[in-house]
Amino acid sequence: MAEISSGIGSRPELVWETLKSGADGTSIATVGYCEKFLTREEADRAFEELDGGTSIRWERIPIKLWGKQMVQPRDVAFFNKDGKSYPYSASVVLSQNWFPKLDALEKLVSGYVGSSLGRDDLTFDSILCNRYNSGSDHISPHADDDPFWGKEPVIASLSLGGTRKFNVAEVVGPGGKLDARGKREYALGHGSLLVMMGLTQETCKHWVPKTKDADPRINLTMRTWVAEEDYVRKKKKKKDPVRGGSRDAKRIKRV
Ligand SMILES: O=C(O)CCC(=O)C(=O)O
Repeated sequence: MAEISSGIGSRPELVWETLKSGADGTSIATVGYCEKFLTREEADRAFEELDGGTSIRWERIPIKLWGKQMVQPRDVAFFNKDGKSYPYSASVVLSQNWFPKLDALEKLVSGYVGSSLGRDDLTFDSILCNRYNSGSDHISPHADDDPFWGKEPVIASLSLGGTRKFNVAEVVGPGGKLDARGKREYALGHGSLLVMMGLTQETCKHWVPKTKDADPRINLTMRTWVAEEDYVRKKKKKKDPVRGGSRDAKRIKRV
């Protein structure tokens, strides 16, 4: 994407916020946010290319909810550099071919986030794209805590198109009860970047609620697939700290 400048230094700063602190006061669930990560021109061009081009095949995943067959209320497309498929909400999303525009955006985002974290080695090999065509398209509270994203994943989320609310709240009780008073709300606009890290996926849930009116929006969530031996080993032992029991026994349903 020649139009996107790789100049990380010229971009506004990524501002970090603690969602949850440990007993010693250190941040264990952290969110970073940059409202104007891409310039207006960069964001316009990226939106056009991802929305109108032929590189992405959008699909609506069929789901069964309360015994009824329906489709997820948004389009998705998944990309993994090694062609791995994503076992997703009781379905499987096949990886599509990684393409140059996606690669340019990934390099830009990983370079920027890596430099903020002092991690020059940060790269994302997987990108889940969501397209919300209208205000009724949404994603319900969930965590990106699949074992193959690792224990404390860095997940970077680039937004293009219509502004949507993005909420994140701590899970404070059984059945996934959320801390409504401590909920954080971000208005994710065209060209904004949000990053979740630390134990955010283990201790919190995030969602994009329905809204009355909204322009079409595309979101790219960039993640890193950890080595299989790591997550297979973790999968066997992992206990859900909040909800109790094994997390892998109950597949988290993303609607
Ligand atoms: O669209 C967004 O901002 C969030 C997407 C998301 O939560 C996900 O893909 O897991």
